[in-house]
Amino acid sequence: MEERNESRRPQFDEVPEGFADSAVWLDGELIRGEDAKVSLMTFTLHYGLGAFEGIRAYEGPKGSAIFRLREHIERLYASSRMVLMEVPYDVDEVVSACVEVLRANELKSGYLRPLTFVDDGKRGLGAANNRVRVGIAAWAWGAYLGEENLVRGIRASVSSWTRMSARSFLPKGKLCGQYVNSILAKREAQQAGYDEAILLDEQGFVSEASGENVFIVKDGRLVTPPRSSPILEGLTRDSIIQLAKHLGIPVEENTFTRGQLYNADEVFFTGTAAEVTPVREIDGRPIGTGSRGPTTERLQALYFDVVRGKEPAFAEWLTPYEV
Ligand code: PPE
Repeated sequence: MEERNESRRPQFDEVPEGFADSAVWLDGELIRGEDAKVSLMTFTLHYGLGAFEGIRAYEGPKGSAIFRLREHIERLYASSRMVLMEVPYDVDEVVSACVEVLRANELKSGYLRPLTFVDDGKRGLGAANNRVRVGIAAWAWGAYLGEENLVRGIRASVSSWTRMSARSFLPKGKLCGQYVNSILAKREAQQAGYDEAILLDEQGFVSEASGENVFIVKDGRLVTPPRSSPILEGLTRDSIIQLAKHLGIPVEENTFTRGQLYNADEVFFTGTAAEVTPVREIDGRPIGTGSRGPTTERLQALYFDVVRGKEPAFAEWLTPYEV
């Protein structure tokens, strides 16, 4: 994790400076952030029907590249389709637009936030044909759960909120309104002095954190909830599964309980924003030695090498670009 230049990454909760002057892509055009105005009666603003993505670009020794860009955009389309929103652009157009936005903002690394949303038009829940719009913003963003916590690990708590059920919602979609569930859990955890919340599903199994997937390490094996659990199928989760296999670490996609979480040798979170963040304590119980474990450290180091283009075996995950 040398030469990461993390000290230059702004804190995650800072409002990016100069956003009004930044370039954003809205419905096919690059415009200034300030000019990207939407109606107060935007359907998505009222009802939460919309989808978004979080994508990171990293700068490495060979230049800048976006991590798993196309797959993120494909997930944006899948999320949108699940709620009958038809995005009026090709995947390729939105993929190119993401590159354009980073270039226009001269960002050698950063976070991209594409959003599909339903415009003002007909009013009421039954409005089914309002225009679907697409916006893409980008800004420099630091470690989601704190730079120092990438090494030290965070403190998490098991939430009193249950992860939304697949009977009522679409946990596989990265849908705007569904994040109320995550925000309730996150705020509860923060109010109690923790960094992050872990949600159980309706059956009492561990599902995921408010904005990350969860892994445990026990006796040298990695375990993460299966795709059939009410989790977002994180691209970082998938990357870590593949990287673990590459390192010869056995991986099991299986349900596990709160007790297994407490008794794990190591716990870590994965997400575009959170990257690979160790969890050092859950509900006042130290996990393993109470600091970043060796398996977490190995996977984290490989992940940071991969996203920075230092690992040729995974070069197909990168979309290089020049600023
Ligand atoms: N689960 C949830 C609920 C989730 O929001 C994310 C990403 C993940 C898992 C991990 O998915 P992936 O990024 O594909 O590995 N959360 C995004 C938004 C965070 C935010 O605060 O906004 C992210 O990491 O960008």
